[in-house]
Amino acid sequence: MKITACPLDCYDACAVVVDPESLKMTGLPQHPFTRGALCPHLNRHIKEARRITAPRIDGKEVSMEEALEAVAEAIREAGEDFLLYRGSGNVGFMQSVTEHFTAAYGGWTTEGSLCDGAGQAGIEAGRGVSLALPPESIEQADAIIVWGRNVSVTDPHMMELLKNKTLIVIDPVKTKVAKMADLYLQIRPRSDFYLAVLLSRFMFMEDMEDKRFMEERCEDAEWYYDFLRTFRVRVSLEKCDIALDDLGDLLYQMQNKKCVFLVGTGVQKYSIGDQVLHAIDGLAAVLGFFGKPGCGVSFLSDSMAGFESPFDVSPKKVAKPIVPFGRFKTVLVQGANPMAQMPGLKKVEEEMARVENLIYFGLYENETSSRARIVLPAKDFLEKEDLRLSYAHPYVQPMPKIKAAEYGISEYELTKFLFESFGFEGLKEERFYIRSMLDQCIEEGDLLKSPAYDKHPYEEEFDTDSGNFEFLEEFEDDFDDEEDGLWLLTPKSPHSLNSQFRRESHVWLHPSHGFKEDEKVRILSEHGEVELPVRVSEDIRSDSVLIYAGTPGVNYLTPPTKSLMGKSACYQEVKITLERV
Ligand SMILES: Nc1nc2c(c(=O)[nH]1)N[C@H]1C(S)=C(S)[C@@H](COP(=O)(O)OP(=O)(O)OC[C@H]3O[C@@H](n4cnc5c(=O)[nH]c(N)nc54)[C@H](O)[C@@H]3O)O[C@H]1N2
Ligand SMILES: Nc1nc2c(c(=O)[nH]1)N[C@H]1C(S)=C(S)[C@@H](COP(=O)(O)OP(=O)(O)OC[C@H]3O[C@@H](n4cnc5c(=O)[nH]c(N)nc54)[C@H](O)[C@@H]3O)O[C@H]1N2
Ligand code: SF4
Ligand SMILES: [Mo]
Repeated sequence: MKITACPLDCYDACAVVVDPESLKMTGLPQHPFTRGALCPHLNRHIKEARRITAPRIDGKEVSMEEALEAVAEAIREAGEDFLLYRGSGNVGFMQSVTEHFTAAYGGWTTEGSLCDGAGQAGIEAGRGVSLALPPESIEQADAIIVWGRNVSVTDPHMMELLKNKTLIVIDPVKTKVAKMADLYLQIRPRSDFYLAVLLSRFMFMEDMEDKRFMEERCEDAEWYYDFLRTFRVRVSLEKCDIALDDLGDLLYQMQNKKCVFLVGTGVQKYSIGDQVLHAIDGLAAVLGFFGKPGCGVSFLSDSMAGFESPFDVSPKKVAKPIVPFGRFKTVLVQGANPMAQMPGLKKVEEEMARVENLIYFGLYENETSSRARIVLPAKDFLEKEDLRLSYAHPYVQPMPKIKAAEYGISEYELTKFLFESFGFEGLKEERFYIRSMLDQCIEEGDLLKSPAYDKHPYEEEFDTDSGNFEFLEEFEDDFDDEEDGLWLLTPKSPHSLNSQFRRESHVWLHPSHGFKEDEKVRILSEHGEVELPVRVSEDIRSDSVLIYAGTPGVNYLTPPTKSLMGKSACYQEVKITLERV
């Protein structure tokens, strides 16, 4: 039996036992967080997915040698107009080795994120660095507030830690965990900032704030109450579409309890995403909930925190959600499907049409592979050496090669070929990079932990200039949230992993809109439109529609913009209308 880790972009980063003969995969029972179970993605979906088995140029199958020569030629003729666009199809560390080449060559890559960049920026503004809250700390909480995170779907192993605790859920969709909650607030989308501010203000009014923590560990804490008071209670309640009693219930449920906030990407798919996380962190700081067991805010943490990267990761960069593809002659897409997953898809298609050499390097066919001039099949996670980090727990896991590949190339092999083809020096053996990461880890028996691991993160100090927590001082928002139309929610699907595996193909609507099951509806925004058959659900608010992320066409509706901070996508900063087809 061999032990590896699931390569998929998921909070849980499961440890996996693989039988090298049958390739049957099971969860590793001794893993402290994932404790032996895998989800359907690894149990079933990954095995059903049809791999790309041969390289192609202009639609014609070619040998790997021919394809690699064509890739080198396309990069060479692009000069500086070469872009490497990486996604998160596999989140193994060795995926970034191609950036090492891009830096040596003098090309471009991306910065910012399609995912959690806005939230991370907000956390960094307050705490300096975004560290993971260890599961053993979450375990000790009395109450868990699940805030814009669909735990049972996207973070399934966390469900175990919710047991026997007060459970509060804040989500515009009545999710499975919302149905289990002691208190559920079905708030209006994009109103979480106001809820965090209201709650913080009421903590002061109810004398629930931690005066000592505010005085000793926070910068300029005396101003924060004044800042909170600039938001009028009635207006804020209306924004959130909740009653004063709901707020009272929430305070009552939290009173005298150690609380952990499990915050997901749902709250920050907006231009103001950084300020939402900063305000939620501010609430935790008012309560003194940092550096203590059973308390804290858990968001997608910076998994590279504490590590020194062995790669030169300093190529020139463009903002990921708004990449001007048309500026580049050659674009290498790796582990990504930008022609489905990027916001403002119409613009992306227009830009991509101007790219002379689109190279797709991946496992599966998708919207991007079908438009690529050169297609390179990749090796999958069992066929190459790697390691993975996690954005939700501190464990670092080696991912040894378990089986030989019949086709495809690894990210390291592609990089090695390119270094040789261009006559560049400076690429070390693959082992060197993997070792240099593993050697930086903390050993604990058979387990490896991130060097940034801290049982009680921020117990001593924050990573800000002052060493203290820094509160939000200003609120900036230019989106008109009163604008006519319905909110678009695009959470993650239980059946797909972004655009991999079984993708969804419906829009979910509240019955009040009068549509029938399977009736086709046209959904329009100022950025584009898509037609989908309807699913009717009471779990959605009547002012919102739900289309799962990964549904083909959903991103025609989303804006080609980036967040105010963090260069992150703003998928839900849009109002839509419905038309009968
Ligand atoms: N099955 C599955 N698991 C996945 C993925 C997948 O595609 N499929 N993708 C992985 C990736 S890449 C990521 S980044 C994570 C993300 O996983 P999560 O952080 O769970 O993110 P989402 O599912 O996008 O949204 C979470 C919740 O936010 C709610 N929400 C939407 N808008 C708002 C809002 O304005 N306020 C509040 N309070 N809630 C809101 C949604 O209804 C949803 O229930 O999941 C990972 N895990
Ligand atoms: N509307 C809307 N859109 C969204 C989101 C949303 O919430 N709403 N969520 C966004 C988020 S959080 C994320 S993270 C992005 C994800 O979007 P992407 O980063 O584009 O990821 P995937 O859709 O998973 O596509 C990954 C591709 O990677 C390839 N791949 C898998 N493993 C490997 C490998 O080992 N090597 C190589 N070379 N390729 C491999 C597969 O061929 C697969 O098709 O989507 C974003 N898009
Ligand atoms: S829960 Fe996440 S990490 Fe675990 S097997 Fe499923 S996709 Fe992979
Ligand atoms: Mo993501």
